[in-house]
Amino acid sequence: MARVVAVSNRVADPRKAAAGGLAVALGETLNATGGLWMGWSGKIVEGAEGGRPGEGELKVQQAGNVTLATLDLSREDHDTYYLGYSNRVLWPVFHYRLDLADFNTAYLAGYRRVNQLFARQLLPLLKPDDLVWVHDYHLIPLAAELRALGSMHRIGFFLHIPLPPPLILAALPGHEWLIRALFAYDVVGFQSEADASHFSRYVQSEANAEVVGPDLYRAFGRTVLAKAFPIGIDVDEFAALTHGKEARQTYETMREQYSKRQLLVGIDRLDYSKGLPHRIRAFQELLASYPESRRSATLIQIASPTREDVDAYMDIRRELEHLCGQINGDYGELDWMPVRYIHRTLARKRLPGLCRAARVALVTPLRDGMNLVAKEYIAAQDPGDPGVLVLSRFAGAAEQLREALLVNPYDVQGTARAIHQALNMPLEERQARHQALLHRIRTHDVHWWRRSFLEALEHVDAAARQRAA
Ligand code: GDG
Repeated sequence: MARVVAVSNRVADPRKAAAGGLAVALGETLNATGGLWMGWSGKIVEGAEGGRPGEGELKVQQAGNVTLATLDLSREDHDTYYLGYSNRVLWPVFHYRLDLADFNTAYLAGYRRVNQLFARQLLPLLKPDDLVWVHDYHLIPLAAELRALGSMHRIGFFLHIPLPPPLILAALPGHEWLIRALFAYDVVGFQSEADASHFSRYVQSEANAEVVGPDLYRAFGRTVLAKAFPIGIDVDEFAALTHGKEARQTYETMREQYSKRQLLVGIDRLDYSKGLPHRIRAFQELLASYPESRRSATLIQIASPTREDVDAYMDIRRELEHLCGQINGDYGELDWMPVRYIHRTLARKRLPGLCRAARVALVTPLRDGMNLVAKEYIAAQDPGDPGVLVLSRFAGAAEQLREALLVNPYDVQGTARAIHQALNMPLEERQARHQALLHRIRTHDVHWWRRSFLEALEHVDAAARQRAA
C-alpha cells in the first residue's frame, strides 16, 4: 500500500499505552507504510506584542517507523480556530444544537487561517503517491487549501461527528462554502447511514450535485465518493486490557463493594451532546417508580473534563452537579448513595474492569457520531454473565447495535423503564443479546474501518477511470 499520511487536530504517539484504540489502529497502518501524522502540538505560543501572533514551527519527531509532525498555535489562532469555530460553531451545529452556536465572524477567519497554515506546512512533506487521510471537523477545508497550492494527491476525509439534516446545516452562515470544501476530497466518510443520507440530500438540493454512481456525487467540477464507514474499536486490544492487572483489580474491588447492589455505569466526556442530565433524570425516575431499586441500584458516572474554556461546558457541569446532589440528597441513605459522580478522567487500563463489573451501561447521548463507549462496554463483558447495554437511538452506534435496549433519551419515563428491564433481564436473554452484539463489533472493528476507508481512497483513480469508460 502507498504511504499513509494522517492529519488531525491532535496527534498521539501510537506506541504509548494511554493512546486509545483509534491511535493504535492508525498507528499500525502508519507504522507499516512508514507514514506521517500531522497535527497541532497542543501548545500555544504567545505572539509578539502589537503584531499578528507568530505561527508555531513544525516539529518533526520519529515514533518508531512513524513520523510525527506537530505545530504550535498562536493564542489568537487557538482561540478562533479551536475554541471558536470548531467548538462553538461546528460542534454544536453538527450535534443539532443551533441554540448553543456562536456565529462570530472572527472564528471563521481563524479557522481558515489555521487550515491554510496546516496546508502550507504539510505540502512540502508529501510525496506524489501518498494517501492523505484528514480527520474531523477541525480540518474540513484542508483539502481545498492543499488543492489551491497545487496538490494532486488522493485525499480522504472522515467526519467523526454527525452531519445534521440539510435544514439544520443551512442555518450555518457559510454552509455553502463548507460543504463545497468537501468536494476537494476524493473520499468523504461518515459514521452512519443517516449522516450519509443528510449529505446526499443536502448536496442535491443546495449544490445541484449529480449522482453519477453508487455513493458518487459530482459538483463544482469534482467527483467525490461519500458514504458511511462506521468506526469500530480494537476488540481484541480492549478484551486484553480487561484481563490486565489494573482492570482485574478494579473489577474485583467493584464486585466486592457492590456484591449486594446493582451497579450501573456511565462513561463520557462531560459534553452536552452526551445527554448526562437526561440520563440522571431517568435514573431518578427509576428510583421514584420502582421502589425495589432504592438502596440497590447505584450509578457510577465518570464525566471526564473537556473543553472547559467554552461556556456551554461550564453550564452543563453545573447542571449535572446540581442534579446529582439533589438525587443523592433525596434518596441517599447512610450506607447507600444512588449516584457516584466523578469529574475526572479514569486511567484507560481501569475502564474495562469498571465496564465488566457493571450490570448495566447507560450510553444515552442526545446525538453522537458513533460512541465508542457502547462498543467498549460490550467488549469488556464476560460472555457467560454479560451486562446489558442501554443505548440511545440517537448514537450512530444504534444503527449497528440493534440488540442493545434502544431508548429515546428525551423520554425520561421510557428510559427508566428500559433501565428497569435491563436490571431484571434473565441470564439467557443477556447472553443472546451480548453474543449478537459482540459479533457485530468484531465484524466491523477498527481494523475493518481503516482498511475499508483506505481501500476506497487507494482505488479512487480506478473508480474515476471506470466512470469515464
Ligand atoms: C468522537 C465522537 C465517535 C471516556 N472517558 C474516559 C475515557 N474515555 C474514552 C472512552 C472512548 C473515548 O474516550 C470516547 O469516545 P466516544 O466515541 O464515546 O466519544 P467522543 O470523545 O465524543 O468521540 C464519537 C468518536 O469521536 C470516534 O470516531 O465515536 O461519536 O463524538 O474510547 O473509553 N478514557 C479514559 N478515561 C476516561 O475517564 N482513559
